[in-house]
Amino acid sequence: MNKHEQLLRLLLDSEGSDISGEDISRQLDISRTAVWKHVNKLRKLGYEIDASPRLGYRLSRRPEWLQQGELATAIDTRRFGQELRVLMSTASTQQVAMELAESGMAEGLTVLAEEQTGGRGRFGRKWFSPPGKGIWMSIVLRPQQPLQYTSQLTLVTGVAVCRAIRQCTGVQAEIKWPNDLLVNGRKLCGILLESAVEDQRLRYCIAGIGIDVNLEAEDYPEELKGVATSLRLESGKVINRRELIAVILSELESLYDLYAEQGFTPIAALWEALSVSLGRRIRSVIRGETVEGTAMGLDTSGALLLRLDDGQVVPVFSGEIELKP
Ligand code: BT5
Repeated sequence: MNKHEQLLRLLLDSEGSDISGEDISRQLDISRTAVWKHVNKLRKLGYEIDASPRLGYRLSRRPEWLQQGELATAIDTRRFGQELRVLMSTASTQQVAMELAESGMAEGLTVLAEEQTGGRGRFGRKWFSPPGKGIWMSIVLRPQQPLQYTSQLTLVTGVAVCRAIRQCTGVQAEIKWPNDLLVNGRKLCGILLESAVEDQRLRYCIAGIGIDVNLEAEDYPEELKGVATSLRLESGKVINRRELIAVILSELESLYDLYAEQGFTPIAALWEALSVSLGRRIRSVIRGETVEGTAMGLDTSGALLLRLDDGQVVPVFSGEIELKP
């Protein structure tokens, strides 16, 4: 056992009561500063440890790791999540799902990780994915639709996750086009759709979903403080990740089937009802040129329609939008 495992053992043995820094330092034969360092390491792993200069340390909450068996029994779908991989730590669940899709795994295969060491966003950006407190998951899709409609799947996924969050936690998340879920202007969830294409045909897509579930304010790195939030912070409650995952998979499966049967129109209506972008002033960049206007709705491909100040309506197909106050 290394030192932080030994420290965890001590804290677990006296769970719920205090153990002084001096006792720990003596039993582990390390300095008080080293005790502090190991306490912080355990905190990063999701253990909640209260520290008081007078009483010492106390383990107040252990992370609840996702158990593959328990999760499987909670999932009530026909395809999505029926094949499941729950990993402790991986670079990116997108990568693992992609390799499994390449090896021929069927639609619906779902990969989850407690921690991602190289979680990714769009355009090479990073996705912060600390252990035990989030939902970092990727789902293999094998859609039959023409290639030009792929981006609609980002919106299908966003609607499914937004509805599941509202239903399960009561947090009134809203969708910012195309792929962010926000609460009070702060980002709670990001969606990343990656596709494998061959001869102008979609071979498969991986729908990546990252949700900040039980993160607390101090868990965020400096650059995300003030711009990101979690379900725990917004609801004031610790959220059961297992239940939420099960509801997301079932919402996604039904909306994906609806989309396959009836096309994008019903999805666009659901999306518009959950959107924070509509009717708002928006700034975006189209072909290198900054434009500003009012968001009007979605076109049939899923692009966001902007009415510019001269009355012209233009579609924004990809990239970023900025909501103006
Ligand atoms: C996204 O990208 O929002 C898509 C994120 C997808 C993450 C999932 S997790 C499971 C799967 N495996 C992966 O490796 N990825 C997917 P984008 O729109 O590019 O936003 C990235 C930006 O969001 C960053 O530049 C930060 O500003 C911010 N950000 C990073 N981590 C965050 C977090 N945990 N919570 C809120 N905002 C975050």
